[in-house]
Amino acid sequence: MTQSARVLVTGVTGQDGSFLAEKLLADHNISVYGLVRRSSNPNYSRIQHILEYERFQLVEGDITDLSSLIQICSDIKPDLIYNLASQSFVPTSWTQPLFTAQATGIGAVNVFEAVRIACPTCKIYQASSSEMFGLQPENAIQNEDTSFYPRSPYACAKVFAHQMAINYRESHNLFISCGILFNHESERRGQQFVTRKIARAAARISKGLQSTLSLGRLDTYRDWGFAGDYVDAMILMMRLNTPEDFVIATGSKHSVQDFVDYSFRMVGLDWKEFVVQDPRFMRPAEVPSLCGDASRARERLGWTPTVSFESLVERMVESELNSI
Ligand code: NAP
Ligand code: F7E
Repeated sequence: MTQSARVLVTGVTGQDGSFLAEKLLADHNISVYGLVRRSSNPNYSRIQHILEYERFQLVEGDITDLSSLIQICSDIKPDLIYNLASQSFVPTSWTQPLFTAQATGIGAVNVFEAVRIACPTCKIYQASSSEMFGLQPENAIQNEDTSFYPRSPYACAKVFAHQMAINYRESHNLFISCGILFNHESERRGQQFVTRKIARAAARISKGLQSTLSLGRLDTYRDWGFAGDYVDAMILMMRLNTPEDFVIATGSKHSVQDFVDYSFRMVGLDWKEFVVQDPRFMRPAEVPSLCGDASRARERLGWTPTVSFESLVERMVESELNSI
């Protein structure tokens, strides 16, 4: 990257965007522009600590509004865009499939179009997802060559964005790399996602602030890693001279029940006394099991995850205990 690089981060108010902006700002030669959409009440809680940085600036726009993206790209002329903005909660994608398609699918194409029109040499990182793999044979491991079988409107929108990224790369010669990231979590994870929901409930129940935890299926498996590690992989991908797609994962999977069990053990409780199954949290179609093979990232980026499943749970539960 050239000196004094300008980097635009969409989704900067989210979990990954906040870690990414923080890590990019640690490099004194980078100015970060964070895309935020207008809301009646700003939600800057995850980026509060970096708002005062001179090299950090918020720009108002919306991923579903191409004109706003063209304007921003024309004004800033970014060297690099990380496109992290999306409607990222899978259950919401069944109740708001069209909005999800707009934000998660078309939104990415809006970014590609804005770059093609206003700053065609800009590199783009596209946030693809392991949800694209969807239904896979039991005990299978997914890599960059695994076929997609999306199981939700969210996953379908991500597949569309992913294939369009490849299409823009091959037909317009844009530099777009897709990170196919498996589930990654942290104390900044949204409260609806299962890991944060469990960690928060275990802490609150142990302090007498909550009596039960309602969950959907406990028998689904995910390959859970730490968000900070996964954002490092995004940065490494963008340092390459040619665009390429990478699976980012830990290579080991655990069930929702494993996450519950370990979280409750951390606070000295038996989860069976507090967890109730609630049909409201069951999905119309489920992804039973995902587990990634990040060999390519290990070989070409030198990337490896640093936080184990146990350390991740400990970190999240401790954070919840501290925040009470
Ligand atoms: P997140 O916490 O839900 O953040 C999503 C971000 O997108 C928020 O900043 C949100 O802004 C923004 N956004 C949503 N709609 C927008 C719109 N119309 N215009 C502009 N911004 C909009 O998600 P995350 O966990 O950080 O994930 C980052 C990206 O990686 C997402 O694309 C997600 O789908 C993808 N991904 C995540 C995982 C994971 O395990 N975390 C795995 C694979 C892929 P507001 O704050 O205003 O809502
Ligand atoms: O669910 C089960 C649920 O919502 C994980 C997003 O970041 O990662 C995330 O998608 C599992 C599923 O994440 C509850 O059925 C049981 O099997 O935490 P989640 P997700 O759907 O895997 C991918 C890679 C993304 O790209 C997405 O953006 O947990 N589960 N009971 C529950 N899930 C929730 N949310 N709530 C429950 O009560």
